[in-house]
Amino acid sequence: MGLVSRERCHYGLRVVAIKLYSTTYCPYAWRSRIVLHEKGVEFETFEVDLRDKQEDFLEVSPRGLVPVMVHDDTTIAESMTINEYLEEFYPEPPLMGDGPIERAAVRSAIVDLNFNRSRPLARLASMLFYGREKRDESVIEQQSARWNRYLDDLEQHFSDNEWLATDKFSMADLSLYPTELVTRIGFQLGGDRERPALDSWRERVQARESVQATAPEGFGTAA
Ligand SMILES: N[C@@H](CCC(=O)N[C@@H](CS)C(=O)NCC(=O)O)C(=O)O
Repeated sequence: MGLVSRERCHYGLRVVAIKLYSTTYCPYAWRSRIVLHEKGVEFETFEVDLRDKQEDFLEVSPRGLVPVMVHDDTTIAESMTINEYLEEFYPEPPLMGDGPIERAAVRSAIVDLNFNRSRPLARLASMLFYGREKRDESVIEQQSARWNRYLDDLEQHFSDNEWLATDKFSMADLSLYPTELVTRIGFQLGGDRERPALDSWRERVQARESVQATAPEGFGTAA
């Protein structure tokens, strides 16, 4: 993957570098990789080891969270901010919908996912992945049930709608997809119930070149 992107500025074309500090299996970092691919922007990836964070990474991300993007002289944290920044910098193809009403719907779906629906996953990751909390089966059961309720809501939504927030693929879909997939494959959560409408949506998202090009091995790649 190349390192530069060419942008129009007052003096014609200038060359800027984009570097994404990313962890392959982090769903938030995956979202930003998809956006960069959708926009056709070249970028360099720095693979962060979350269990043994590199000094170079901690210099740009003092809180130690991925993703972080360095665009020329600008450092941006938080996937939603990175992705909206990319949308403003590279408007084509539009991923936030058309007009204020659609943009509000896209943002609402992402905020709901990030702040309401993903809470159970943060708790489960803390227990099952990082070992920061002692394993507690009743908490695992309770948080799994919460996540399954969200999947049931999604099943209902996708029974009547092709996409999550608008009538087109948007930032909302590319935000949900990595989280749902990493949870299903990584945490083995949510795959034990039949949800055909959700499956069809997943296939639609998976068919996108940007998604296939950025998928961690074994996570929905075409190969
Ligand atoms: N709100 C952040 C969440 C990012 C996040 O939780 N990243 C996790 C990996 S998926 C992380 O960097 N964890 C490192 C740690 O907790 O030490 C975003 O949307 O970018």
